[in-house]
Amino acid sequence: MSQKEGIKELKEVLDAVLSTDGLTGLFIKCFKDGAQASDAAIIFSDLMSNPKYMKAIQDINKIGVEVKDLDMNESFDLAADMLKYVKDIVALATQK
Ligand SMILES: [Ca+2]
Repeated sequence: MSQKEGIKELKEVLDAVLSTDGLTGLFIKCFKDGAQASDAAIIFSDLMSNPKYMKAIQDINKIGVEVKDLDMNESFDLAADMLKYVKDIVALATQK
C-alpha cells in the first residue's frame, strides 16, 4: 500500500467537534444546567478563540480526499478515537 493522504485533518476535525474541549464539550458544559442567556456569550467566545476550530477549518477541504483514501488501519484508528471521545463525553455529561 503506497498512498497516503493520511488522516491528520480528519482527526483534527473530529477533535474539534467531538472532544470535551471542543464543540461537544462546550455544549455539554453550557447546557448541563439548562440554557441561560449567558451561555450564548460563552459559546460565542469559545468559537472565536479556541484554536482547535481554527486548525480544523484551515484544512477542511482536505478531508474529502482523506476519507476517500481511508484504509483499514486508519479506519480502526478513527474508530478507537471515536470510542475515546464517547467515553470522555459520557464522563463529562454525567459528572456533577
Ligand atoms: Ca447553562
